[in-house]
Amino acid sequence: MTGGADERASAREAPKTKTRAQPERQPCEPVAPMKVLTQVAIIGGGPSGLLLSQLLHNAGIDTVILERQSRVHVLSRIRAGVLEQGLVALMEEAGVGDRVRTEGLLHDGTILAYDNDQFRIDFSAHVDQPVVVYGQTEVTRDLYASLDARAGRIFHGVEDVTLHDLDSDAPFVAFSHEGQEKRLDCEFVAGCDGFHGVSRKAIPPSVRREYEKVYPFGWLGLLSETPPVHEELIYANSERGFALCSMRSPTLSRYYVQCNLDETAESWSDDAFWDELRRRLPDAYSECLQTGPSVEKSIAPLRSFVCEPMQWGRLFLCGDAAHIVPPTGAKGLNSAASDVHYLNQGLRAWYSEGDREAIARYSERALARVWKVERFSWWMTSLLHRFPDQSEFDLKMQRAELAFLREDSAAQEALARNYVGLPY
Ligand code: FAS
Ligand code: PHB
Repeated sequence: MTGGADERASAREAPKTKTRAQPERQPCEPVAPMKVLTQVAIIGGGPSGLLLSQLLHNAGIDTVILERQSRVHVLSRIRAGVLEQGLVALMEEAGVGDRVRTEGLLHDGTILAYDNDQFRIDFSAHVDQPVVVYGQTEVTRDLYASLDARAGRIFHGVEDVTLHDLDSDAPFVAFSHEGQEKRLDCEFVAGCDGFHGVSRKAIPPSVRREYEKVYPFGWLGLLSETPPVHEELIYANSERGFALCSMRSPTLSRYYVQCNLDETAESWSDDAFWDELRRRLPDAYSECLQTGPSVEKSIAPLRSFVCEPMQWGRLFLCGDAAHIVPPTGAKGLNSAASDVHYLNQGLRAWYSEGDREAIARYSERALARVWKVERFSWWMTSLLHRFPDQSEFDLKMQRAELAFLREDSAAQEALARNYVGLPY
């Protein structure tokens, strides 16, 4: 039991909640699951689920979040680091924008490095908005704080989540929580349970179409309490593979090196990581790299993935439950945000004006932006990584693309417009 909201959720009479009295139990009679009622059931308490819950709450729409992990586990994840203005605006709309506005780092450009040299993409020269460097962990922390402040209903540690009657106007979610079978009756289900969740698979295989590209490498990430090597991010294409220099604050750095899929984080000592990172950066940076002990080290596989459609009956998929991008373009969290924006709009139109059109077009609207983000993330990954089967010609194409980017303003504008975030 994680205490707090869970206890309140199961015991407190929340708005629109009807916890029906349980009949006297006969010795052999099975116990009926405890019933909870809401308007929107949200599967998954990551950034998608938490942000959607907050936005709907602000519109007077009741939600219950079902999260498989504990709050501590959710907050221990180190993931995205770059926010588009669209996500920051959504956080402000949700009422959780104070900290990101004061603590987030505004970045007007980024560095691309190759052949022991580098050039800068100046976002402000092409588009009128910066990106904000602010860790996904902090976004999640801000959303949890707002959830607590409104005594929002979230169940942590749920198991055996199954979705039912999605093709009716009275769907429900069955799950177990602290050894008790529960049933969550609702009007809509938001599948915000990530790539390995259960929601996507609730769309019948005859309806679902999946598109996937798995990359033959991963990213080994390291978090260190050291000052960043540069004030902006550095994306490096080196003959030894890709490297990325990022950060969370002026005293907390986040670094990545491309690695083989058969490697483990444990097999990399800190010194081995720092040596490899130095080898992949131009001398101008490797000579001033400040190293220190790793606070966290992990390997993430890379894939491009899209599920179509992103809705079926009363089920709507958001974020990683519906699509995955390689993190090269910093789009995973940001494309989850645009899904949440469209679904929030659709559900508000439904509840406030009885408008069925917006929610009916959710998947079409979300996918139109998702595929553009998939393309950019695939392009950045193809441009900056070394592929095991790359020919000499392929390497020449990468260099020509980098040289063209370096010289051509229109090419730089295209990268800038995609990186800072396409319009919703
Ligand atoms: P999430 O996966 O964050 O959240 C889903 C939630 O659902 C989780 O809390 C999970 O516990 C819960 N859940 C799963 N199954 C459930 C079930 N059956 N019942 C109840 N709950 C269930 N993006 C970037 O932009 N930059 C990065 O550097 C980056 N690095 C990443 C590294 C890793 C290892 C991973 C996995 C992703 C990374 N991403 C990155 C992408 C990441 O930031 C996601 O895009 C973002 O977390 C999406 O948020 P959600 O859609 O909420 O999914
Ligand atoms: C990060 O800081 O974790 C980060 C930044 C940019 C990316 C990917 C990850 O493209």
